[in-house]
Amino acid sequence: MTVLEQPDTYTPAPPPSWRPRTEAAPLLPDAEPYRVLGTRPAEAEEAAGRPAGGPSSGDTSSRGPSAEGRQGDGGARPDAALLRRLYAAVVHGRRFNEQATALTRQGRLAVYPSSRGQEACQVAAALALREHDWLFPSYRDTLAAVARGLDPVEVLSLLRGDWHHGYDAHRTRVAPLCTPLATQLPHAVGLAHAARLKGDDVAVLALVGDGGTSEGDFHEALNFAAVWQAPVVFLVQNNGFAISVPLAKQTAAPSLAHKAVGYGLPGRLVDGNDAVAVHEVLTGALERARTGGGPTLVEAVTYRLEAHTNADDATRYRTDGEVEAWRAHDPVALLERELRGRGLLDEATVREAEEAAERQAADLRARMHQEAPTDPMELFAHVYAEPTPQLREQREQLRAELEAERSAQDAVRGGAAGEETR
Ligand SMILES: Cc1ncc(C[n+]2csc(CCOP(=O)(O)OP(=O)(O)O)c2C)c(N)n1
Ligand SMILES: [Mg+2]
Repeated sequence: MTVLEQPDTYTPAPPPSWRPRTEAAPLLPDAEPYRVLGTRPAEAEEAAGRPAGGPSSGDTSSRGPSAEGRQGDGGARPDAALLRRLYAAVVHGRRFNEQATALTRQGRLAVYPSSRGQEACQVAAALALREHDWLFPSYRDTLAAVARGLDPVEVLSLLRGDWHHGYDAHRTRVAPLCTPLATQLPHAVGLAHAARLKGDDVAVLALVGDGGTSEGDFHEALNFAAVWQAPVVFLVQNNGFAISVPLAKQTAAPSLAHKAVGYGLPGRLVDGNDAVAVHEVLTGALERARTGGGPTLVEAVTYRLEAHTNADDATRYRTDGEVEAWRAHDPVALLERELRGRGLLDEATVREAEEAAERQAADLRARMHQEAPTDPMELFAHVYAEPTPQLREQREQLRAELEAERSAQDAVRGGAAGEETR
């Protein structure tokens, strides 16, 4: 007899009192990412000489209504001054990414994960925060930290190979750039929950990648945040890849925003290359968090235009065609087109933004070419309260090597001085 033929097969049924506690529909993300840029009627787009749509959606009809939909709800539409700030910041961000990548080739940075293509997310995240709010970035979010006003050299400390992450997290309200995936999320929730208990007027924005959503820490953070209604917003930058792993191999969920529903918090989907839309959605979600409305999960659909880092070769796992399609939906060009279309940007303003970005890049280059004041002996500091015998042995070995090197250099210098006096 097979199992199927058993007469008294157990059929699971919900207990009589069970009922869903939360209505799922309001938590569900819209089918299409929320967009603002390029969502004016097609005739207006054509009159302005613009191609319509991004790589994921050639259908512009679905984008218009979405702009009026609920996804930007609560977030104020940026005014002209904010639009210009967003523009100047993405132009600077693009140049910053290029400069940081160049510094890896010059041996001044150990590694750099470029956020080229993700400038809209990075900049909108920084500009959506109020002074007292906190940002919890990952290793790819250097630009968000810089756009928040941190010193770029300090932000790049870790990527330079320093043991210290470079800036004062308490003063700047930016947590260290986090390399272990998603481990920043429980920290972000903890800080948000503590702030709420203390009655502090603080909202927290935690950034994570699409790959990071597969981590246990992502689950724990969202569950805790939802149960305790912590004032935190999770922004997933879905850039298509976790190193070489494409999203399709990362998850079978309809979208990453859908994951929110299982925890009982709203999931929102936004075009991550649309700086205005990201800013609007994040501003609304942060305000909701600040005023006791609880956490939100926002998925920004974007694309990593460069390789994972300068040490990766992306041509091994994706096609040029795919990259080109996304280049046509470039966040910097998209914002520039929109602002020009609205008459908010003229040649002089564009030149001004580019010149400011160039000056900032030159300053970064000059400061990063100065030797970092590092002492190799610091390798052994702050590892254990009581160094292990192996570490002590290695420390003595390094000390002896450094001393030998110094003596050799002194001898060369002494010899050269002797030559000169002869
Ligand atoms: C806990 C942990 N596991 C593995 C890694 C190695 N790792 C570094 S980056 C990365 C991919 C992350 O992809 P995603 O979260 O999409 O972020 P992205 O790099 O695309 O910004 C992996 C697996 C890590 N840093 N931490
Ligand atoms: Mg990714």
